[in-house]
Amino acid sequence: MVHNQQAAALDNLFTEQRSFPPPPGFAEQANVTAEAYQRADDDRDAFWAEQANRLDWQTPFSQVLDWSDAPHAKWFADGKLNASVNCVDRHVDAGHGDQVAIHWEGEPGDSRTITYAELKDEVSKAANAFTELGLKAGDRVAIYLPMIPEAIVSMLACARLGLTHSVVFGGFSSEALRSRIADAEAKLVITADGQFRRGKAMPLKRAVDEAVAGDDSPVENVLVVRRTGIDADFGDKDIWWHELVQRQSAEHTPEFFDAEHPLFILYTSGTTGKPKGILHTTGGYLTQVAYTHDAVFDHKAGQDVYWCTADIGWVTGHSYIVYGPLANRATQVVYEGTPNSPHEGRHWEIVDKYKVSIYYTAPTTIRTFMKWGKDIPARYQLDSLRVLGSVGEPINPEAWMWYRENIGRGRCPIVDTWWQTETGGIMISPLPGVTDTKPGSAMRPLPGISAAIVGDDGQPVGNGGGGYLVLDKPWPAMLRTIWGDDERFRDTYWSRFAEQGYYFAGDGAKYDDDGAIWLLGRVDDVMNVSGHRISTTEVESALVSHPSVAEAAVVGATDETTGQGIVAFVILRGEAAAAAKEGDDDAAAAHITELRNHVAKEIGPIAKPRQIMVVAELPKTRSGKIMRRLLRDVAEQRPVGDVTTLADSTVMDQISSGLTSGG
Ligand code: 6R9
Repeated sequence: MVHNQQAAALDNLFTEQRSFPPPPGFAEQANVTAEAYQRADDDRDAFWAEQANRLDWQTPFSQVLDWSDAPHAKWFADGKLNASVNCVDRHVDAGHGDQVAIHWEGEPGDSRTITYAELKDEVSKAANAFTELGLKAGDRVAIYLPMIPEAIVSMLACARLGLTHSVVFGGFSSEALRSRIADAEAKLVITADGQFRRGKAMPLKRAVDEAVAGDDSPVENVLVVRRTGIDADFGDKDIWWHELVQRQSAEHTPEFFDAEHPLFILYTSGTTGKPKGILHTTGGYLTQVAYTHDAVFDHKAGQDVYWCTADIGWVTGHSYIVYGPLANRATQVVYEGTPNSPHEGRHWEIVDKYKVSIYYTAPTTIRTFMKWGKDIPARYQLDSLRVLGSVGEPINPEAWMWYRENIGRGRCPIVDTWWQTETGGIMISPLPGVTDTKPGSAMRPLPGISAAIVGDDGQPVGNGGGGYLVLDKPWPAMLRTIWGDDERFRDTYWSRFAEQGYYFAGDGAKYDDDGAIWLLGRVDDVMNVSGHRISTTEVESALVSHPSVAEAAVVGATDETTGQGIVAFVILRGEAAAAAKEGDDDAAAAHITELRNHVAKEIGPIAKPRQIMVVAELPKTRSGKIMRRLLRDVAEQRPVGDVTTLADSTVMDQISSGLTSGG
């Protein structure tokens, strides 16, 4: 067992001492070396101009950054380019048309291989089709598709025409789709008849029918890809993709757009109910995602096989499946389904099949793999892997070590990448050939990026100190505004530290004694217990360092005496899970006491959870984030709030009905 008590005791954010240098040999061949930090600091504009020149510009830019209208940045403003040409045509023109762009793997086991030349044809046909539908540069298009090649083709065809896409995750409800369509006034929706999920064909177009119903819908057409063969009702607005797109010419002459031309809107949840439409533009965004994909993953065009497991409905899919990798001429795997369809080794089977060398996933997925057991990856070779990435939430040291040992086999650097929908691209991350990584730390801002940790007063804290993460200098892929609500843009991100002019990220963070950055979760998730600031992440990390805990979510619940009390929800594994299933109450109570004491031992008595509840599942969004708001409702014994953005909306019922609580 790796989970002996001693190793587990090390797995706490504040006692973490381990550090792993880049493997021998990796540093020598790395795309980026340590000098880049200094070079970028010495002349930021020159550094970013150099990165922008990774791209093909039809009209070169003369100015790098215009920050005179802060917080509205303009990057490379007088340059003109086409994002789709940069992701596709230029690779074909350079003689790489036969290189595989996408190894697509469908959930039921079907697959497609698409070369850059084929991708160019598909994108051109789709662009001709959208033009036939009357769409013009600046119009908005909603994309509501499963993880099929047409999703990527649609995004690139929009970019090619200067249409602004708004991808809506295929698991969102018709209501969520309707409000996003309305907010962006989308004229076209691209969808599929259905999608495969955990081995089953589920309808998808039906949700679109509901979302576009009524005379007030801005939607003029719905373009439908046939994926599952499931029945779809066709009305006046509806057109089959295979009928419209396939008959188009594969020739399309692109136009070029200003660097600040809107590329996409992506909705993300904020602290209030209404989602924010984060607006990204073309030149700066493409520059940063191409640069970071190259630097952080050490990507080598024509050699690596890259796989990012995100969904394109999430910003990670936009930046690190579509724009970054394709701008860098990656050969990548795109997988349609869930990691356990049809079996729990599916990801590792795919890694071996395509010889994946760079694998990028989320901590929640890693912890799921841990729950399934290390015997599963042990059955596969996994010897093609050379870089592993993590994104989406803080990764607890135990998951980091498990990933390193059981997937990377102790051989692959792990890059823990901190960024947001709003930042557009990776901001804080190790460089795999440079950084000595620490399990659970995103380490430091990338060359060209600047961040700080500040206190309530906006003053920087020193090493060993904690506070709010801010971005103190503009960056190329930064959001330009919230679509249709510039005031909210200013309020949400720029008012908290207006005096200093800092971007407020909404995350808590601390520097360790060496100046490495440890993200502590959203500041709204930082608890205050008797005047002590304790991160939900710290307590979760302590809980999952216990051998019997598979996953944990922690919330601060209002407490009369201490301000907030810590309430934990845990999924058990192994013997403890079996005992809980059998309903052995004495054993369960003893076990909960043990867990509370374990947290006290790991962090201190102040962090001891007031209550620990054993659950079978945790409420998660489709991008894998735990919805603590709902757990707080349970902890504070309120009716549970809006569950429409959960991946599985029945989870809260299961939690409320099946609680084994103690403490
Ligand atoms: C890319 C993405 C952004 C929020 C962010 C933070 C959390 C993301 C993280 C991380 C710690 C990391 N987050 N990556 N926290 N370490 N490596 O996830 O975008 O969905 O907008 O979420 O996710 O809290 O503020 P998005």
